[in-house]
Amino acid sequence: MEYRQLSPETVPGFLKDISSVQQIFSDLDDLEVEEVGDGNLNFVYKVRQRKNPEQTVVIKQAVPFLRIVGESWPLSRTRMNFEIQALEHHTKYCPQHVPEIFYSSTDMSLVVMQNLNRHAVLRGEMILGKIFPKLAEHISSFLANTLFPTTDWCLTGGEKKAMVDRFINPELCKITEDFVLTNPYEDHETNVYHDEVTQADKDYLQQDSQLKVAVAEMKYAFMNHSEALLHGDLHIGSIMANEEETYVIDPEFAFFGPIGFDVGAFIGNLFLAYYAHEVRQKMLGREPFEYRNWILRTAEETWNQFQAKFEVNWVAHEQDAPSSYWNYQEGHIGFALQRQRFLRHIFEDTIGFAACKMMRRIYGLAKVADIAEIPDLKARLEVERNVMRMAKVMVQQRSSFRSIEELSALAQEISPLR
Ligand code: SR1
Ligand code: MG
Repeated sequence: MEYRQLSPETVPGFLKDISSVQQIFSDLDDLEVEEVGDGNLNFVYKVRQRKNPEQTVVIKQAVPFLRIVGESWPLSRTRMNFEIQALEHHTKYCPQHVPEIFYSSTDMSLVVMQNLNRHAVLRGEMILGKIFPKLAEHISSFLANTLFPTTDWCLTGGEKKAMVDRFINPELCKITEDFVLTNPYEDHETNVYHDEVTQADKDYLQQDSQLKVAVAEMKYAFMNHSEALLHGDLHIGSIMANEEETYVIDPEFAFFGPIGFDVGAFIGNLFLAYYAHEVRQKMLGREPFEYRNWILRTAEETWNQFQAKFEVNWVAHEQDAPSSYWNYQEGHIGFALQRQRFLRHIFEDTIGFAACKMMRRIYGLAKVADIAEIPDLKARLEVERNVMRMAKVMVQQRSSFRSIEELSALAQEISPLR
């Protein structure tokens, strides 16, 4: 099949010929299509049968450019091949948190999947101040269950290297290398500053040698530490949820990288929301304490549960296929020490990458609505300065935090819960 970019007008005709889709809709001549239009990279169409709107799917199609910039920024459609492969992996290891895939095509660079119409994008919901009681439980499971099976603790060397090869994703890694781990820390042409940002604000990030060395270390880790198959872009816009269920979407950035990058992406986005809600809760006419307290507890529970679940998976794997390496009298002590040290390493990376994911959202090209849509620029600037203060300490002192609770204590020191 030859690639063509779909439009709301051409979607129904395209779907008509797909047998797995024919089973979803009782009348393929009565479809209503809406382009959702909120992605940085791709086009997303919601398709419903007019007379029977519960018969519905979503189509996500990659176009040969970066949507947030436009056709002047070419980006190959192969990103969809990585998304399809990653969705298969996520479905295998954690189906309860992955949308059902009805059809995929690398020729057309698209997937047809479950329309999560009883769920909404987490970032939008959190901006509205909604609480998701099961979020930490669900995301910690997704992380532990998708990451552990692709580590060298689980796969043989040969299996792992073959998988690494299938997920060499240089174009999307380059986006992260540039937009998350380089450009915001220099006065780069792709950065975007609002009118209240002063030269001193920029220098705070862009002319601090200790900070720049620390960020460069994180970038080196991102580029070299092929620990596990990552989602690669696990911010709260890549999650759809309601109070009961949580789905992880959009894994086009998938590649083998450092585990802390995925964990840190999620936790860093929670801290961004924490700072935004010092202002946002007041905009909503509420006292900030309750919601911000929930955000911090969610960050803590996510790390603590992730750590425990990752370890459970590791122990279960060892019990299923015991290695002769630990087969000596004190072997269980050595094995426990190894788990402890590896998880300590992931914790430090989590803090460092969370910090980078926070800083990139302030001056970098791609903002987060939580902060960027605060209408009062002076209030927004105060939020941004708090984010920078915290992120700087995190990345520079990532090896000195003993627990996730120390991290949320730092968040509160910079901006008390109130
Ligand atoms: C400049 S590309 C913008 C961002 O959108 C994606 O969600 C990734 O986070 C990427 O960095
Ligand atoms: Mg995305």
